[in-house]
Amino acid sequence: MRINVFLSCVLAAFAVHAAAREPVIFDTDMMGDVDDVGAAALLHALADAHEAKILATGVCVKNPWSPLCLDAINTYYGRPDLPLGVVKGPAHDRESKYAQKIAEEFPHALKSAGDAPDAAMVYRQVLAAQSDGSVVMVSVGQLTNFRNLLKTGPDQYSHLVGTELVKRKVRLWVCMGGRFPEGKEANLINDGKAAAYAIEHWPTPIVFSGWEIGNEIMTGVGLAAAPPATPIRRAYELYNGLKNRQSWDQTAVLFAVFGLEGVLAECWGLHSNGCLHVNEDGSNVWRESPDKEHSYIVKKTPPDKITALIATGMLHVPGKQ
Ligand SMILES: [Ca+2]
Repeated sequence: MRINVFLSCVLAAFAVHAAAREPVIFDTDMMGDVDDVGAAALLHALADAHEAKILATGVCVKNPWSPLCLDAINTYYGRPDLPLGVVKGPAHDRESKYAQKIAEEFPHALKSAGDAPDAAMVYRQVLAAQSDGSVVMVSVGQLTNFRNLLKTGPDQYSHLVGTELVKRKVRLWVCMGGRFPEGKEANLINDGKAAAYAIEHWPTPIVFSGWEIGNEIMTGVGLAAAPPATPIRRAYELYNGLKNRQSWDQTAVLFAVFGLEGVLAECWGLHSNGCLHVNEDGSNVWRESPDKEHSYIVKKTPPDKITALIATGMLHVPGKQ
């Protein structure tokens, strides 16, 4: 009955949370690091706890096993038909310690990455069907798909160009990316041009969870308590032998669903004056002017309660409500 454990943990952490389920689009580079798997698990757990509604998922990297791995995770959580898109055209690529094994060991319908539609088009189709100003988009990888989405033209789903469709339908983009107030971070560095374009042209508020936020939130070792046959536990086994790993990507999921409610307000605040500038090499710097609708998360207290919440969510087993 792990859902009850997680649900009680969520209720304790967010006693005041009364909002409707947050509609979320989740874009990931599920490949080089394993926190993407933890973030996907947390998002599915929050969907099962009726806090989030997952509208679509997408992969922003070229590793052919990554979308199959994501499909296997979506399927494991009982959402085999969730829209799943893959980046088309040039994008980041590298090896993965777990994606192929997860794809081979756990059932899923997607046969190859080439069979998956363009993530930018999947996002267009899904966004067009949503209420205006409602969707929260979460990126935990490079910003290639988000750049591509902004550059789309009118089609059968909407007469609006990408930037206008996003402006109409999206409430917030939560981006795991950057270092604050300045530095270099992989999600922006590994496709610097896409990052610079997407952040410069995005027409809604953006909240950044920088490298320094998730870097001190260690999770993964708790998965030793999970049943062996879960793709989450297996991915961490393959990645680092079930040791702890930083939880960069999970922080973006948490903020997307809860903002600064409940326990998150105890631990985090927002720096909102100014804007993020990204150079074409992906390095980033926060500028105090001009003042755009950009914010980044700042730490207020040690994140022990957030760590516990993420660790519990990653243990969630589907179908045990
Ligand atoms: Ca990632």
